[in-house]
Order: sequence, then structure tokens, then C-alpha cells
Amino acid sequence: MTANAQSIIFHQYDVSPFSEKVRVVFGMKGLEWYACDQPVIMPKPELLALTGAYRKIPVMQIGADIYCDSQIIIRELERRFPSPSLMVGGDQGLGYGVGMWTDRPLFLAVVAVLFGGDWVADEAFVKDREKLMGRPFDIAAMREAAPHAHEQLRAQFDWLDSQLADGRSFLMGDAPGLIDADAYYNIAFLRWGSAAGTKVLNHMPHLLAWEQRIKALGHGKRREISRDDAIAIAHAATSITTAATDPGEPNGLKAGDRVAVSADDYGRDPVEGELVSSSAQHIAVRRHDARAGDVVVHLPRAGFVVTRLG
Ligand SMILES: N[C@@H](CCC(=O)N[C@@H](CS)C(=O)NCC(=O)O)C(=O)O
Repeated sequence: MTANAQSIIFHQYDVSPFSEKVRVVFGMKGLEWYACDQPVIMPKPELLALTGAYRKIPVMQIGADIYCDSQIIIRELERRFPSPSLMVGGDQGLGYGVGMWTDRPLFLAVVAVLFGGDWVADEAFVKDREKLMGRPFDIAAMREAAPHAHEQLRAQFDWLDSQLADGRSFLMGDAPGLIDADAYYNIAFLRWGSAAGTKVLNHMPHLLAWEQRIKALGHGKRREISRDDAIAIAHAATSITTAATDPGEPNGLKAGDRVAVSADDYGRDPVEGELVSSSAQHIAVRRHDARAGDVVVHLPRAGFVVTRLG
């Protein structure tokens, strides 16, 4: 079986924690997808041909539509493949809000434990990530702060363990959903990078049992695709996104405006293009690339800065 313009092409690498969040969602929804492996550090010429400038992982591609950031990827998966829903009990909004905790303070606590602990990263990786974060890494300071980081991590994992203490199978009840994926990838990343860090979990029996339940959901049906083939699919496809101006835009952004969109935390490389559609939760911009042709790049609004160009 070969991929086509309707296939989910997932630009990722296996040890990427944010990719794991989406792979777990593939498992929850029983989806078929193509893994397009990208380098762990820059340069990533094929990824940038699709996104314009966004370098972070994961990125999802369906035909000539490119989705940057796990938040918008999951929103689009829920839109295209609504059943089973990730919104357990019909809760539509707060699941995404919880993601702003798991992807920022919780994830940073995991990173603090990893960097402050026994994980030895190679020099090229550290240099790349210093550039990504826009500041040098002070490993000695991180080691000194490690005891505090362990306490922070324990406090946050304890919220999850307490949530499960009434015997429920998943964080929001009997079925798995978005919040489970948001929480789980942090534990998977911790296990990958820090044996010492996982010790706090040993006192959290509900969380440990839940971890096994999430693991058992799997990753859906995975196939592989090359980076060149993914770009060829984008080039041959036409975006399905239609132009629409949102009357609720607080600053009057409208279809046709030239804009730059960048993350507000790290990896802020701006994606530039012509605004196609927007809402409180998404912005889609059209751009042309010599290799990928005309593509529409979709990004979230929460956590992103939109600037009108000239
Ligand atoms: N907010 C982003 C965060 C993505 C992120 O930080 N990804 C990491 C890998 S898991 C990354 O891109 N690191 C730099 C790189 O791979 O070049 C999301 O939810 O997708």
C-alpha cells in the first residue's frame, strides 16, 4: 500500500515526546498513518520545504495541508476522525486547556529532571537545543536544581495519581481521551531519559496501572514513507482549506492578509504566508515552495504570535 493525498503523513522521530502524544491518539482512534522520519537536529530541509520555517516535531501532512504543533494536529484528527472522540464525556474545551499545563510546566519539569540528572546528551544535540531555546544551557545549574525539579515533578504527577484513585480506568472516566495522551507522553519521555526520575512513580500505584493501560492502546497502524515521497505528495495535491474571514478576529485579520506566525515559547521561526482562514483556535496560511508547491500551513492560536506583514 502506498500513501496518497488522503493519507496521514506524520513527520516525527521515535524518541520525540510530542510525537508520542500524537501516536497515542492514533492508537486511541485506531488510525492508519505513515511515519516520515525527520532528523533530531537541524538541518531539516525537507521539513522546512513543507512548513516554510517551523522546525519542531511533530508536523502532520495530509496532501498539501500541513499541521504544525501537536495541539492543532490533534484538533484536526478529532475533526476528520470524530469517532471514538477524544473528548471524554463530551467535554469540548478544557482538554485543550489541560494541554497547556502538560506541554509547558509539566514537560519543563520532566526536562529539568532529565538535564539535571544522569542523561548525557552529545555536544551537537546540546548546541542545537541551545539555539532552539535561544539561550545557553547551564548544565551545572540544572544539576544543582535537580532535587527541586524532582519535587516539582512528584507534585504534578501526584495530581494524576489522585485523579485515578477512585478506581477509574482513565483520567476522565471509563474511556481514554486527550488528557490521557497529554499526560502519558511526559511519563514515556521520563522513562526514556531518566531512571532516577522515574523513582517518584513507584509511590503512585494508580498512575503505574494507568500507564500500562495507555501503553496497551498502541499506536494504530504504522507504515513508513520517505521524505522525498512526502514532498512529492504535497506537490501533486491541492489543499482542501477554503478561504474564510472570521468576523470575531480581535484585530481584524482577514483572508488575504500577509502574516507571520511564530511560537511564543521556543523554536520561534516565523511561518510567512497569505492568511486563508482563522478562528479562535487556528490560523491557516498559504505559501509556495519550490519543492513542495502550493501548501497551506495550519498553526494553533494559543501559544502563537501572529504579526501582520507590510
Ligand atoms: N508545542 C509543540 C512542541 C514540540 C516540541 O517541542 N518538539 C520537540 C521534539 S518532541 C522539538 O521539536 N525539538 C526540536 C527538534 O526536534 O528539532 C507541540 O506541541 O508540538
